[in-house]
Amino acid sequence: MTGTVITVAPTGAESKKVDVPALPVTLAELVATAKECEALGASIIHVHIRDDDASPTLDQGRLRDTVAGLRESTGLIVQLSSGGSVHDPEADRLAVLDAAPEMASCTMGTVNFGDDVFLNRWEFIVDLHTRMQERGIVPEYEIFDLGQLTSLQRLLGKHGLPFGGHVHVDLVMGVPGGMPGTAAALVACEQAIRDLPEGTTFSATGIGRGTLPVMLASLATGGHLRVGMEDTLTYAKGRPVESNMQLVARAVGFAQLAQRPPLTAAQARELLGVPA
Ligand code: KMH
Ligand code: ZN
Repeated sequence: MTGTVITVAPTGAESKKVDVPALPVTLAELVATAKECEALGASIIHVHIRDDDASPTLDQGRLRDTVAGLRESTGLIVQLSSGGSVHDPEADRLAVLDAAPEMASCTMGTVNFGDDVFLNRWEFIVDLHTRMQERGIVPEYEIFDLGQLTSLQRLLGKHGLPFGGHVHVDLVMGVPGGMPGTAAALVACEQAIRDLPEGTTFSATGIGRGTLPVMLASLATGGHLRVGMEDTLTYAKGRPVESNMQLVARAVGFAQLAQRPPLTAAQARELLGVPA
């Protein structure tokens, strides 16, 4: 398949609604964003949810309502974040899988995260991977640094392929403490991905100023794209992002220019082994 899977990550756990009013934090805002992004060409939504105060939460009832709401209103592949915020305990992060998403993220190692630490112990990673295998949830392996691709190779060697048999990774580049958001770093990752099972696909996102170089390098090397206000709050110098749709529309334009137009959600499901 020569097209591009475009994932929208509309909310994240780091930005505050008071600082970024366009951030979708209620279920209604999230569903409206999801519908518009799907119409533009997104095929996956990477979801972090908020509570009534717009603070990050992994509340089980809200997670279930979110999966149901997005499934009812869109055809997007719903991918819940098991990363949560840097403050979430492991038990709550594992319990995200109880909300039965079609996909969930699985970060492949511990990384400094600005002034914080995003902790991902090996035993925790194995637990997430194994539970997703058992429950028929397709993982997206989040890679914040090059060595985490080697950890993924080790995970798959010791504990087997994910549910569906297809391996998909997402390069999250430019986090302060992780790999830089540069074309050179992306190419290094793309080379390392060749050591993973044949057919492994990757998407990439560059945080902040890494947004454009990472997007262009990913398209140039056969990768897919993740965009959204989880990662990018500045559209261009001096221009704050107005909406997630603005970022998806730009990604769609670049993908079309690269002659790798956006894949529909149905096509993305086929590519990634996510049941319809
Ligand atoms: N919020 C970050 C600490 C994921 O969604 O799996 C973790 C994160 C990764 O965003
Ligand atoms: Zn996330």
